[in-house]
Amino acid sequence: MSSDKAARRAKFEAVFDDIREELVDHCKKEGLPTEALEWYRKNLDYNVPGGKLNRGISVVDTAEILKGRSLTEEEYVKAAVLGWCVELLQAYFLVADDIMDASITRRSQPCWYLSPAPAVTNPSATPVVPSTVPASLANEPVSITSSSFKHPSVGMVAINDAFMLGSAIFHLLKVHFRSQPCYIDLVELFHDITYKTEMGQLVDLVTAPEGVVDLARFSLERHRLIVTYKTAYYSFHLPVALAMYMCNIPEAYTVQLPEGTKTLKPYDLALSILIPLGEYFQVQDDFLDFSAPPEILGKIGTDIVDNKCSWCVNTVMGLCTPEQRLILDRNYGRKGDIEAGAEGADTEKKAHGQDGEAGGLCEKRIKELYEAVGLRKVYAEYEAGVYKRLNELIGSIPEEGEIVDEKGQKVEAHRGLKRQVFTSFLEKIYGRSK
Ligand code: DMA
Ligand code: MG
Ligand code: MG
Ligand code: MG
Repeated sequence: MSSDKAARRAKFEAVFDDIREELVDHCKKEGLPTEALEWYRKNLDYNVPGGKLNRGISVVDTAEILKGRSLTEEEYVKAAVLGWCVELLQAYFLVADDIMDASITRRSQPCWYLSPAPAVTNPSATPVVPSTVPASLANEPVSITSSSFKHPSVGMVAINDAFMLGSAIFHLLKVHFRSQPCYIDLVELFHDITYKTEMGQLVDLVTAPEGVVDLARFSLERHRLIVTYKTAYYSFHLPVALAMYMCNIPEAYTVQLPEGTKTLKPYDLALSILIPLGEYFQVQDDFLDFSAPPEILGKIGTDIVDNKCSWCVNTVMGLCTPEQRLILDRNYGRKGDIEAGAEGADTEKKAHGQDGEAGGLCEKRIKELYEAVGLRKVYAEYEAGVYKRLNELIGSIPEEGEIVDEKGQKVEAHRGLKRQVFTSFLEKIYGRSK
């Protein structure tokens, strides 16, 4: 990481300390007992700040690019609060996503629902309530979760913890933006994008029902719908649109282009680039789920075992021979080793292996098939092609210097969308390995 990038990250991270205290303090003022306050603080610390922070920092970066100068201290804090709201939304989705996907690790630590519950009482007291980890997860890799089982786990309290991460966003917006003209736009944007993401998660989950493997329901078209809704809106459109609202970019304005007068809709224009950018990001996520070493990725992939409509399986379906298709049909979305007897407890035990590996023999066969059809090479070609296409798309945005208003004046820097908003985002994710 360059020292500039590290410094920007450190500055952004420093704002989280204030936000966390502000949120916990609010609960304190509501009269919550100490154990609830400690639990909430742990929830925030465990789930919000530990990721790559690309989404959150992009709000700050975009605001700076749109303004064309460094932000004042007050503007910086405002942009950073919005950035942390995006990270809170991400944490809210991930805590729930890991329960639904039966994932084991996230950001190189146990998923929140599997992690040891924060000590809220005398630690030496014998817990009256046993672990709330569901029985179906009791066979997860010992190396990662054994510590969780010695203590009660967070378990299904994680569901309410996710809700609280989501609701914290609206509390922060109220405290920091209520008096600003953009307040209602920010609130509506968070509501709309949250709803869209939930729609995406719904399609993701119903396309991958547990125990019903039917690859015929998969297609790259279905994949595009899923990833647009579950990932692109909240990861790409949201940070940029937040910064645009904060900078008071209007919904539409008329400009004089060399070819004549034109009404520009900057939010729509931004969306038309950020959705394909988000699609590319989720294709990376799908590919890394199969290909990246968990120690680097920070999470153990579950897509194959979970029967997910991933870019990988869709791509391989288009490349494989009828014989290979049979292997795919027989082994995809299955726990354990189908040839050694498909169903039953033994198979369940093998679901995530006994040795810290994510999957059993079925998953191993699928991965071998992916290698055999040359998926890594196909992905590299996809990535090179999509990078070129996205750069062309970005290049087609009229730059501020090319835009003059009705009176022939150059459009104010902050009114125009700058290409750098998108290139900065693209450079953050291009070629990523985690
Ligand atoms: C991510 O989908 C989408 C949301 C809304 C969290 P995913 O399950 O592929 O994410 P991950 O690979 O991080 O579990
Ligand atoms: Mg997941
Ligand atoms: Mg998921
Ligand atoms: Mg994934």
